[in-house]
Amino acid sequence: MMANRSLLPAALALAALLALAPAGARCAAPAAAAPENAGPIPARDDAPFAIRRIAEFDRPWAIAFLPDGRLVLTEKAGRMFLVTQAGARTAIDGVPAAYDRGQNGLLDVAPSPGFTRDRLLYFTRVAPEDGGGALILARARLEESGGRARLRDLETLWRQRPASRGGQPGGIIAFSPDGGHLFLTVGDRMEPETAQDPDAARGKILRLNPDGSAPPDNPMAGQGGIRALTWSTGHRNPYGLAFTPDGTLWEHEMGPRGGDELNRIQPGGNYGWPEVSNGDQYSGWPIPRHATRPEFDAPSLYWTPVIAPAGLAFYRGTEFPAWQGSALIGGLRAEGLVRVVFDADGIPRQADRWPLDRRIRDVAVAPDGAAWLIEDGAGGGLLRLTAK
Ligand SMILES: [Ca+2]
Repeated sequence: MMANRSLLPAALALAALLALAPAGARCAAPAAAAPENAGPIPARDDAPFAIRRIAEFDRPWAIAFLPDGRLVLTEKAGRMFLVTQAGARTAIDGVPAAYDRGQNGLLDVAPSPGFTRDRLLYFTRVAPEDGGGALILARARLEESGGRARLRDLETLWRQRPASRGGQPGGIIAFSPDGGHLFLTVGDRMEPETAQDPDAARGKILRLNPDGSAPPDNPMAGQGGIRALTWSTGHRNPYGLAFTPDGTLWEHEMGPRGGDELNRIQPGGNYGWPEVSNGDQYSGWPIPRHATRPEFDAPSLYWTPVIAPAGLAFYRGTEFPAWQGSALIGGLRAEGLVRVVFDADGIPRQADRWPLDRRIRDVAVAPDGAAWLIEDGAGGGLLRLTAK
């Protein structure tokens, strides 16, 4: 049983590799089909959903559904809530302090795959340290009694070294569909060169066992330090990470001036930042494009001009049958919701961009198939989208 359990993720990863790269495509010349630039595709005001504003929060950052249909919601300043679908909230006590500055603060939250049994919440924050903050992955048991809720048995599973004052922490959590591994995005903290340094806890996607230990089948297993946890390299500002039901891992990240990316994540992949980008520096200084350096994994889809993607959820449910298997992506800059579809070969294409006139910070799909969004900023709404 143990052997089967540890081999399954590796088998899934291998299957994903084989599915993506028939006939050695990864080693051949640049991919035949250039990725779509979805940036110029205009928003269309024909949304198939009605929006209900359920509640308001102070700079909400992330939402996640519990098996019972309630949400866990984080606010960047450091508060966490249980929220019913009617909008009734219960503050969760015992949340450790966050370094609330710029893009740093209390970040993502994800219930354990075995939540019904173990009541564990996994969450990320940038914690105050050395005059700045360090990204920390933690878990704790959610205890509820007498209408109150609190975190117990807090465990730090991973701590970024060193701390820094800069932004772009990443911090997005995704569990593999079998629940056997936890994936975590780590942004470049505005230190771009660190994304290519294999010993820097910056610009990476990490893969951990749920107890925070290093899986023995990671690409650089046995090399110690951050290498032993690294699944992929060369990421900039990743605020979206999610698995399709069949086990393909997708990530999106914000480019600089142009070049937001949707990436299919491969074990050991290097996604090129800051050596290549489909955008340029904010100063206008050009960055070589992905197509010039085929040794780096190119995005499957990109956006120039940018949408500033935040939040990623794969749709499964009955409320929007036409969305089955689509990726839903919030847009901070785009101030809307983006839907991406995948063809038979898994190649993504932007199908819809609907304007909402709100900076969208996160996306989640409820057990009943309604789509839920949070708005960025003070007084940010919790929105429920149902079919018109
Ligand atoms: Ca890239």
